[in-house]
Amino acid sequence: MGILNLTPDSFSDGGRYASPRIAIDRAKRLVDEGADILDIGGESTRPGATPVSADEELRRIMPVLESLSAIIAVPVSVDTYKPKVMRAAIDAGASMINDVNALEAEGATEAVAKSDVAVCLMHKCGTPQTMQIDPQYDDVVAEVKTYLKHRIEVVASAGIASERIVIDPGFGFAKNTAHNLALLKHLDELKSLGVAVLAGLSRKSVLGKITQRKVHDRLYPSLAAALIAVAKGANIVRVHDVGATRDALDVYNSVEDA
Ligand code: HH2
Repeated sequence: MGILNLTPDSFSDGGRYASPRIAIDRAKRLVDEGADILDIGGESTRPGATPVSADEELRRIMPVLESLSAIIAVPVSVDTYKPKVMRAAIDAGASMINDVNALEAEGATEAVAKSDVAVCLMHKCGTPQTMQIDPQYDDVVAEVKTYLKHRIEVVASAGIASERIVIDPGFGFAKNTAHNLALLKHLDELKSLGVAVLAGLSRKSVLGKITQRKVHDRLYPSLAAALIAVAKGANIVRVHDVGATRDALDVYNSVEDA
């Protein structure tokens, strides 16, 4: 899954793809480099980010989404937690809703259930403003798993079949370094929930903490994290550096298939 942030303030690529033309060129490049899914987002969810209105989010994503649906062969996912944005995105041809709020907003489950699109349910606690203030868990792996199991049950009972559901432990969302590492080490424990697993570690601060690298110098740690995630059962890795990740996964998959 290649990331395309249409935001002025995302932590690693904020402001780079602000014009629709530049964003569409970037999307084509991500597909050429081997992305199987594009994930476009109009609001940063990094720690400390300021929320934007649904209308502002729509203003950022809709011109790009409408163009991409016509010219891009791969499915387009929209990273949003707002039902109004979900409905418009689905009408404009999105194939997946990627919700860092796991469809908890009022009306979000219904917006997705009425359609046939896929959904990613991610774990986090609190809001981007508060989530990194001393996050606490007794057993982070068990607690994240219990939360995701519950969310799967809730959305399944609203009519969203398990083949449409993807889960994500939410690396960097209300987690310290030890929490992130435990979740990656035990990512395979989420497989028993019976749905696809997504991991998003690309350029995240946990990799900076381990390597002391700044955000734009985290390609190698991001590749290592993507490979570990796939080895632990991730079906989708959400990444900024698609070409390099594709190469790394080609080697991994060739060994698996040998
Ligand atoms: N991480 C970010 C945003 N959306 N969605 C899922 N499912 N999983 C993630 O780990 C995830 C996500 C944060 O990364 P990014 O989009 O690069 O930054 P920002 O939120 O600043 O736009």
